[in-house]
Amino acid sequence: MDFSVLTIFPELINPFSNLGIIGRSIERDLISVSAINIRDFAKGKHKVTDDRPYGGGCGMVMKPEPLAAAIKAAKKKNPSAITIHLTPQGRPFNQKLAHELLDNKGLILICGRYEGVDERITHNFIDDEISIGDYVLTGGEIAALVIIDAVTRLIPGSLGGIDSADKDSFEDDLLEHGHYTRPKSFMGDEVPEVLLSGNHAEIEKWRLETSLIRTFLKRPDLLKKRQLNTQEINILKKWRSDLKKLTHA
Ligand code: 4GY
Repeated sequence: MDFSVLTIFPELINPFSNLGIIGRSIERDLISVSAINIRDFAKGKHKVTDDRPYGGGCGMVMKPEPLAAAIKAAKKKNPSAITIHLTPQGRPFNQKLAHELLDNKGLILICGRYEGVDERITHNFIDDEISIGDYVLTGGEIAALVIIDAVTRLIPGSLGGIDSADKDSFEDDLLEHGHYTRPKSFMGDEVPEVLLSGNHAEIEKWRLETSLIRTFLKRPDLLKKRQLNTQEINILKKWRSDLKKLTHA
């Protein structure tokens, strides 16, 4: 997967993409990340990328010409890539959308600044609009990094060892169970006995059970849209009867 990030602050992109799983995925040639400076495509001595809004009002708008030229250059390098504008007006980003994006050979991620980009860019150059959440950032760069991060770790081989992405929270609308490592006792707080037992069937049962209960307590909205299987229904039934006994005692 080839990511091209179009931004007036390329310095924001490179330090991030050289580290950790993303850095290793670049080394392994699973992805490439290039930050393209929109300013390099601006004309004139001052390389201006913004201008005052027609109709008045405060703030500045990103001029269409430099952005259009930058997008054309990115498209030329990677003709099958799709262009995505990061904006609060876009489709909400989630794990499912991360999987969907994985089907592309390349993503050209357009990062706006100021009040936003000229509407003619959206009309003529943007294939998709994506939002990482209902809040307003000062620019699209962090949103682009969020997408690069979430999509890259879905690429087979990126996580190293046995790929564990399919066990993640949200992959099946369940939150993940808790994790423990040494020491066995920390501040008087013990690792659950079952995890030390070596009984893998029991451990899997405990993990599913605690996942379900966590999801029920922290994110009931996730459970609502999920089909429970018989084992899961039985876990919740048992949990309900245990609670009933407690409250009737
Ligand atoms: N939220 N999700 C977001 C954002 C900042 C338009 C210029 C978001 O993806 N991008 O807040 N982007 C942009 C918004 C004006 C700054």
